Amino acid sequence: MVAPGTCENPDCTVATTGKCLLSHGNLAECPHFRAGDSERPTEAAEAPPAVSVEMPPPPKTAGRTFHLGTELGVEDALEVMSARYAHVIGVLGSTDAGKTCFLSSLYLMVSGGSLPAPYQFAGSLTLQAFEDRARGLRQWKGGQLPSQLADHTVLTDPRQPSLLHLGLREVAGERRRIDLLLTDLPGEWTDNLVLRASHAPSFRFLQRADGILLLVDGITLMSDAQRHAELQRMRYFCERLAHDVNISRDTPFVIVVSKSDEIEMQMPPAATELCDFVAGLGFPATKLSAASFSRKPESFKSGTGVFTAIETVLAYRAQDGAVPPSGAPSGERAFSRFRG
Ligand SMILES: Nc1nc2c(ncn2[C@@H]2O[C@H](COP(=O)(O)OP(=O)(O)OP(=O)(O)O)[C@@H](O)[C@H]2O)c(=O)[nH]1
Ligand SMILES: [Mg+2]
Repeated sequence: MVAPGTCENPDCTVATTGKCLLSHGNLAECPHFRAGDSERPTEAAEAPPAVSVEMPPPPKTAGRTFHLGTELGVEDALEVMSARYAHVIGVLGSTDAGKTCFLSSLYLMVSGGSLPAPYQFAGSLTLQAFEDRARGLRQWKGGQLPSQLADHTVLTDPRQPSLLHLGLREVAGERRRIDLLLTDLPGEWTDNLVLRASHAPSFRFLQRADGILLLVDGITLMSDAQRHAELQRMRYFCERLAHDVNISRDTPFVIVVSKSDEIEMQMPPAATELCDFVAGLGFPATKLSAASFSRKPESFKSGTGVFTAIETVLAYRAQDGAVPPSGAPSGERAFSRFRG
């Protein structure tokens, strides 16, 4: 018979044999006997109550952050800006205006060593993102350019802008290092802001912009059927940027007439009207003709006007005194106006 209990005495086998070591016939009379399993203090019960120990969070690494090479989000961009001054340039315009082609052309020019003196390529944190955009263009082998040069831009997070990074170095003169953070937004962002002021918060990061490149399709601006509507849309858009997004009035605007290879590099009167309108809103405004990828390379070189647009912003910022000469982060301007 097995006793319905256990003994505190480790030498007693009552639990298995039913026989008390002290020969108590009635087990209840033995002071060491505990009826039932639960009566005997078990090891677990004797152990101090388990204390849930909260592990300290892993220490924040003081080391370097390695970027994946794809587009930078706002937080990544802030990190770049905390290291040194970066020029934030908003590349804006309607769907199909040529924004992505402009950026691809800039990248191919920069990475291919065809920048005008004294600039040289000094790396990119978003190489993969540029390569993804330029893939189709690299595969193109002379002859006629394909009708579609880039895919329609789709953001990883449709509510967050993403930025592309390019590092430049001046190899003469002031020998500055220049970091560019450029947006590649889908045209829908422009459409949405034209339709509703409630979309203004998405553009708030541009309050920290060093310049806006507003791309307008030269073919559309020369078309009798389309130019009035596009001009009106761009006026609304710039009004929203001024009054709803509240872009600082010291931010230079460059009206970039894209696809100018198709309009013989003429400056459409509608582009001049738009430029005057933007100046009337209080922004420093200028205009230029660009051909990111020329369909008439014998007459107009691919890349015409692309780097000039960037240089226009850089030159404005340098004379404006907004950029610290050392290229060091500029505190207030670098951060507070970016997060929105
Ligand atoms: N001839 C000529 N066509 C161009 C040029 N740049 C762009 N295009 C044409 O315009 C199309 C649209 O260009 P994208 O750069 O994709 O336009 P986007 O503004 O980025 O458009 P979304 O991403 O849809 O907002 C291209 O597929 C080309 O066919 C240029 O410099 N010259
Ligand atoms: Mg695009």
